Amino acid sequence: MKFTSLFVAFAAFSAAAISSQAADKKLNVLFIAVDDMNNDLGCYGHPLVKSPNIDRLAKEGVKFERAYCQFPLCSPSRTSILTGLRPDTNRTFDLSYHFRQGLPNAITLPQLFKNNGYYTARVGKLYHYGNPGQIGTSGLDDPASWGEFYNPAGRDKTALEQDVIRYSGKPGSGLGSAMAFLNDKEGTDSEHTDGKVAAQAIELLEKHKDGPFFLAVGFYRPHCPWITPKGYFEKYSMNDIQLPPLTPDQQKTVPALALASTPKWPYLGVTPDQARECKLAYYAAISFVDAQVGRVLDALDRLGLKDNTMIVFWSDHGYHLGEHGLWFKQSCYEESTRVPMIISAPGIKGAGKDCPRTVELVDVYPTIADFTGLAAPKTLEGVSLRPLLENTSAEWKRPAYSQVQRGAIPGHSVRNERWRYTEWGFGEKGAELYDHQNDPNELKNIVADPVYAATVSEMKGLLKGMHPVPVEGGKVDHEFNKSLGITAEVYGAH
Ligand SMILES: [Ca+2]
Repeated sequence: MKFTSLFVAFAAFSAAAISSQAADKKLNVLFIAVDDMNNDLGCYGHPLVKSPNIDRLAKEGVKFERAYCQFPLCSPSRTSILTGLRPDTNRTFDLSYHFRQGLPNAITLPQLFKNNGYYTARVGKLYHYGNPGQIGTSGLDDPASWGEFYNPAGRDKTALEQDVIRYSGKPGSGLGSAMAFLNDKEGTDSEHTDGKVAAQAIELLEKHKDGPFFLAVGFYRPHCPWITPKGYFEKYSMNDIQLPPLTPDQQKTVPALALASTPKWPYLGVTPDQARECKLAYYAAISFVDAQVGRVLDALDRLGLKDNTMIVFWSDHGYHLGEHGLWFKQSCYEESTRVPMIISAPGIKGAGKDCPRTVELVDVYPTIADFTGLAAPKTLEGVSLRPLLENTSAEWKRPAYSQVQRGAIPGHSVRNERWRYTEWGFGEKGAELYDHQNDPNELKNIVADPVYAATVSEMKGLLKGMHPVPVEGGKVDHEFNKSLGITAEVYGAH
């Protein structure tokens, strides 16, 4: 055999060996959660917000343009994605009920990996945590989900929480840290909680690089209070920050419950200029979290793990910054129910593309199980997004469902690529229909216009697919929570 052919044969053998080695290696999962982050990101087309690291991830994975949470509030949304079950099934409608009370044998997404021999860990906020009150504790965690957990706390919590500028956090206002922010010009990234979350995640990646691992990294910002280390407020100018116009006439055309998520309307009772400052602070907090996400992604690259790791980036819900006069979450509108969601996995054909199909956070569990080859529980209520990760414009008939509670009255909302339809109290307390083709800001409720009667009927049919039946949220049993090692009586105001 000549040297060249020997070399070719050797090269072929090496390639086969490497490929077989890669095939033998189980796929790792890096699961990155952010709290209260809406779609105001560079990669989602926002003209001001600087998010270069999340934008970079979007170029390597599939960016879902129409991804929706199941319930725009921390604990219900997080319980839904982590159990793979809708709120009506897991009965988590508030911030204190623990889903194990009603579903003691549920196998959560991380637990599936733990049960299958993966190193499984949580760093920071994955299940509900009162934020910022419970930073440094385990919050309303599910201990059965993790092999290990870490609860970092930085100077935003330990030194500065009492110093934040509070527009509405006066004693008795009931709004706590809702409109509070601070540009911590003395603090560095690594001293703040989310900097510590990133550092801990990087340490675990280094330690467990031989895998397989399911590493859940939960950042606390941009949830209020918007305390960020030096350099992030400076990325924005108040001259650029505007509020969407208030449209008082529009309020008359929607059910009162549609706007009840902002009890002091508009903007939780602050002035428009104060609301603009809060908006700038929120954007600063997004840029801060983005930088921490970047540190974790850099570590994954540096350790050579990218070719064998699936990355899922998601927020628990969106966030209003003045649209309809609303602030916060807990509405059925687009800004509250829509979430940024990016999924990357080795070899997917959709890498770098945008997917316009309506998908749900509840789809994440079956998707990750599908890619890692683990047998998921048959009871999951979402479906694998693999067809869309391979072909982002594949046919897709599933709409996205979201729900909220107004006391005992539910709001149920269904979204397909063109329309959003919402019913309050099963329609008895009003309904809404918006045409996203002509009204992307959901300013014109056309539910009563006879021209759209057929569309209303069609959307009612889709909503039935959610099986919206009267289901009470689970009754909180604090003794049960204590039995899980959860000792805090107060689980957070929002
Ligand atoms: Ca949240």
